[in-house]
Amino acid sequence: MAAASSMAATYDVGDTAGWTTIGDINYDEWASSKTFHAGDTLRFVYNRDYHNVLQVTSSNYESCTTTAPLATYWTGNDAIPIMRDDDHLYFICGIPGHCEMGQKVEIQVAAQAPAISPPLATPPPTSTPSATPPPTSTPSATPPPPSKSSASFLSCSLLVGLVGAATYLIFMH
Ligand SMILES: [Cu+2]
Repeated sequence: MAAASSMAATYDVGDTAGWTTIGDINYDEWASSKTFHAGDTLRFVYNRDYHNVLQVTSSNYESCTTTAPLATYWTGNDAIPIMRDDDHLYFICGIPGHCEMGQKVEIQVAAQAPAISPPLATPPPTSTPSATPPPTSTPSATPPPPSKSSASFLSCSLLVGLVGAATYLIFMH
């Protein structure tokens, strides 16, 4: 595991022992040996015939109360993403007696590191719709310059004027 420390990590709960009652594993000791950050993933690996994973409240963690889990996992290979910094997550096994035997773990998520910004952030609160209408491809609203037609109009009227003047001159004289 030579991955850069800034990258999101996946932690197998209990390491190679997994999520079990065998071996009297101290999961809090395991957890305290890690530094968890938002973006990391917890993975519970276990035999689903014998165990499951309940995410519970702090008090239900303390009392091993399995009746009101916040979330339940039972695939035997549960990847649970850590969503927030500076958080506490509590997991117990829901099989009767297992939590009391020590199959429980508290995950304390570290406060946000000041320098390293996690690559995957929380989704944007509201994707602000583009209020401003897209700039329409400016249609050729401006008519073609009327220079030609007005010029011919001018010359035409000038011709009429000249004819009129000529007529006037002819008739006056
Ligand atoms: Cu169990």
